[in-house]
Amino acid sequence: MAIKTEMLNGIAVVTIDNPPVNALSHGVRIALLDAVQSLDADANVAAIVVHGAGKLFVGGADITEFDRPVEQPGLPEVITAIERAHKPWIAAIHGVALGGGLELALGCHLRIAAPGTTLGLPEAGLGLIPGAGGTQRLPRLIGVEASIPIVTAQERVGVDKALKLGLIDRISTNELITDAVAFAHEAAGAPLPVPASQRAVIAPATEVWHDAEASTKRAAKGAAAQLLALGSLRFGIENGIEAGLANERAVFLKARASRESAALRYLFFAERAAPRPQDLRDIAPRPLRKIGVVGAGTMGVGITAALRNAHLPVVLVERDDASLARGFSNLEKIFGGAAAKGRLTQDEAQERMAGIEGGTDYRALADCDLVIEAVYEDLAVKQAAFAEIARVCRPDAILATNTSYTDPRQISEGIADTSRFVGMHFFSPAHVMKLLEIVPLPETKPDVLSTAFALARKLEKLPVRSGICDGFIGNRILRRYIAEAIALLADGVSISAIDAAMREFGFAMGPFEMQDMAGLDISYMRREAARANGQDIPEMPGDLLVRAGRKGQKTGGGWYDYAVGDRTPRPSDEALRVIAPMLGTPRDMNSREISARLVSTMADEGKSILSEGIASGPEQIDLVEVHGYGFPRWRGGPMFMASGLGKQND
Ligand code: 3H9
Repeated sequence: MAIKTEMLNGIAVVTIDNPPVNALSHGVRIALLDAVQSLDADANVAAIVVHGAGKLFVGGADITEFDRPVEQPGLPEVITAIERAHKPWIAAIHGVALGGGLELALGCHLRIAAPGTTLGLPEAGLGLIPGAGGTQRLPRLIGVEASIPIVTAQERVGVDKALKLGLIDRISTNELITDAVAFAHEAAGAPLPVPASQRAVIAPATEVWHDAEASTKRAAKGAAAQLLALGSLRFGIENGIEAGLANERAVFLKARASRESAALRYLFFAERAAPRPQDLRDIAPRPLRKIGVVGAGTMGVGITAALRNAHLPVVLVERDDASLARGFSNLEKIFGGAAAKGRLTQDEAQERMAGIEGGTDYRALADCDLVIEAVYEDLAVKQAAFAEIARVCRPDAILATNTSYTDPRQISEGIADTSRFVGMHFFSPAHVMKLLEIVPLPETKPDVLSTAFALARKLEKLPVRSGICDGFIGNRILRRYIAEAIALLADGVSISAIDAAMREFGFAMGPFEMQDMAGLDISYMRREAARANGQDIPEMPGDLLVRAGRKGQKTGGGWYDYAVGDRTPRPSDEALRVIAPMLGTPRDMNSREISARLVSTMADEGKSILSEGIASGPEQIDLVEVHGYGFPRWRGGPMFMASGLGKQND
């Protein structure tokens, strides 16, 4: 049974019990509608409390139903029936009330919440708008201006603010159900409160709408749902509740069938599946009591910070005191900065630092359960580090390399037992970026791999398994993407047209701006090293720029020029002169054509990655692109786009 009803002292307590998140699935809707009718007719019932079983109230509509036609009754009918009941319905909320869950609570006559509860309308994050009265009842309950960030930016509201806004009527001080039943008794003896939909609302000045539209448009970066949600809110204020509800439903149904929503739902499920791969579910991870990090450069420091944020004790090893001191000072900056921004208290920041033991002697790693190597990206340097690590560590300690492209089989060559070896490719800054490519060797033991995934979950990272190839999943696609951007230059398209097209597509920056930010010298040195090894790598424009001293932002110029202390790219005559031999006859190409060509190249490389078994599914590639390389989330990723999934209704 999706819901059960018990009598407590003349009050009916309706429990929604639909694990894992009490989603308002078809069965729950049928049962709730039945309950409204039968409880209204039952003379022994004075009022009704509705709450959720387990750790939360209701996580929303059932997202798994959105690929199918709507099954009746729809949620709007259920909520309207509750609102029109002759007896008071009290929502007793704990954990979260999200999306349809909050809409259900808004349809009740009163709301009481447990401390620690959060309420929100995250539909836009799924390419949807609230479709069961959220954009209509919310502003009538708490006002238009407070509602705007909730429906557009998906603001989550805690209980104190919710009480202040009038979103809830009470915060429970004892056991939630006991308090809710007491509240229900009070309500049963009083006139029925005016339902949210029937309350008066003050329309804001036109500028409020204009400002909200402008800021929502900026924040949405090309996605549609946030603006649709705002439009629905406005429509209801300007046209009244009945028209507002009808319009909201129509917009919701259209959004539900859109490619944007299909893309965001696809990512929603992929993100939840990724940290727990099917084949590792039954393989217990090893305990991780202490973790070693070798190398206190940018990556080592970021990894240490990520480990400390998850409260794991860290031993940080560097080759000399000066490098170690620099690493510690950068860690202080990270935690001090977080404290200055109010993300950590001073005590927490100190506690983060106190959990790091620094040293220049590898023997400090002797009792670590896992050691992550993050030294300079050079095979010989990494091999030398592992010779030391393997010498001092316990034979059962897991050894991980944070290489971003060097073959982990080569890195591990000198180690006797490589079944305990695994690649863990963090993205910079490692304490911020969620993506983590996990790269096992063919012989890596399943429990070692399972431990790498467990660590990713503990760090709240998004782990994606990659097979071994140059650049793994992400950097391999990046290389193709940049090569194609350079091929467009040879076809006569301008640097700034290419960058502008990719920004318009939804990336924060285009391929040339990105290279200038990252620095052109690293890939130049890699190419040079490969050439020195006899590989036949053709000359690239990036080689010419680096040789002309144009390494990117850090040297004041790369593909673009930069003024001192200013990261704004300015078209550069000098860059054009340097790379002139590689530019085609200038021609115009429209931005859609440019982005289509670059994105289909990414998908093309993705298909090779799949066919070689480097990634286990297209969604793994899309997660890498969205979380590691700034691919616009609402487009789903290059593989999703290439599949044509969700395209039929656009
Ligand atoms: C909506 O409400 C539309 C309405 O306005 C209009 C309707 C007419 N449905 O995240 P977790 C699954 S749109 C189905 O790891 P947590 C999830 O896939 C909805 N399944 O748990 C996972 O499955 P598995 C608006 C759902 O404790 C499992 O539950 N609501 C749903 O870390 C556990 O998920 C939202 O956007 C769902 N609604 O966090 C909220 N939600 O075990 C979306 C989750 O097989 N949900 N699952 O991998 C969340 O934000 C989090 O899940 C929540 C719990 C905070 C609730």
